[in-house]
Amino acid sequence: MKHLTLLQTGSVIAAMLIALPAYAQTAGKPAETKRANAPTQKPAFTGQTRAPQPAELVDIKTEVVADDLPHLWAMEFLPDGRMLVTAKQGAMHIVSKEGEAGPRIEGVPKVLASGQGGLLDVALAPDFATSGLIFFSFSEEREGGNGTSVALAKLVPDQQGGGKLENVKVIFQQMPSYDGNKHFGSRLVFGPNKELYVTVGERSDAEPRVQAQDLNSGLGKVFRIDMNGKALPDNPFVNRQDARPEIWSLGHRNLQSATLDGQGRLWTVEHGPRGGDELNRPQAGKNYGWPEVTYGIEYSGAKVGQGITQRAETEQPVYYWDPVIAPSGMAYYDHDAIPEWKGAFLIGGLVSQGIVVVHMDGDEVRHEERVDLDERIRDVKVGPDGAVYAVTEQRGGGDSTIVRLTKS
Ligand SMILES: [Ca+2]
Repeated sequence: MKHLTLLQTGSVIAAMLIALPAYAQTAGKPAETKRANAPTQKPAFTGQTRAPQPAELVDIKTEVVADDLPHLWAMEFLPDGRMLVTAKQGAMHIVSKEGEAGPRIEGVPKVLASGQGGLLDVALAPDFATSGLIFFSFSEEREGGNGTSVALAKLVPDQQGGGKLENVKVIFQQMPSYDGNKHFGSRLVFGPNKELYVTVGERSDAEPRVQAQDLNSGLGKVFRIDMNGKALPDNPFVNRQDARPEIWSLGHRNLQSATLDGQGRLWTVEHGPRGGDELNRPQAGKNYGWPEVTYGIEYSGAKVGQGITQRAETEQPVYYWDPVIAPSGMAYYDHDAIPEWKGAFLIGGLVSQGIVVVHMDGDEVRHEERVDLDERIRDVKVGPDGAVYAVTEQRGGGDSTIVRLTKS
């Protein structure tokens, strides 16, 4: 990381300046101290934003465990402790426990690597140990534009640390296609009964984004499908003629963070506009508001729509951030290695440049803690050792690293 490099070159003063956290790490006070973009907006309930930090902040040690990696988007631990990673330009690699990336895995389909698009998330099938099946999401070039798609393949590793994908099959396409390069999402999360949640975006521009409210459109939704890409029979809109049956929840902006909690329930964090990132627990058939009801403002400074933050038929976020953290990657911490974090959500921050630790009390946020990593964080996972692993990225697409966080 930057400050480690500077320390090695002996520039101690510069290192101290850069190592200063971007926020005030004072126990009991909110981590965020900057002015909100929408200061007149008020939370719907106490504790919905700027929750205080815990009384005792965990002293975290970091080390780079893999570097010189291509621009990564996602990582997943394999059962043998190696890491399967996706690179945004359209490659997959297996990273050894020693941090060495193997050769490119053969057979990865062509992806549209443009703007925010590329090879995105990867998830192991629940029966991966015996089937070798993986699922991955990517931006797919199509007639009339592009969109997020999900593919299934068998990963066949070789003896040289690489391998190949066999029987690659696209099982799901977010429709309609749209000719743009923003807000593709996405994350893939398996529920406890092999149901696959797929999160996407609403393609950002004024014309497509309103479709987040349209049940006939796949933009701005969370989907719930089976391993063949089909809607599950108990999905909320399966019996409606005017709705896509794969939809689980609607009214989302751009979802790049998702995980299950300890009860097997889906939680997500979505990118808001300027201010308005939000933590939700998406439930069947519910409407999360975008773009009609939201915190934050347009990048231009204008109101979003009517500037409404509450409406009876839309769900309030469990928690929101203004200014934004720019969330990407999320994990639920359920290990004893860092006991203070047990039961917390760990969220990667691209703009906040670190890990946002959200401590829960039931389904409400009690504390928000931040770990400054001085790098844009694209993905977060908990390792088999209970350490936290963060994937860094550079704006514009330079090399990525994987950083391990442990308790000092
Ligand atoms: Ca919302």
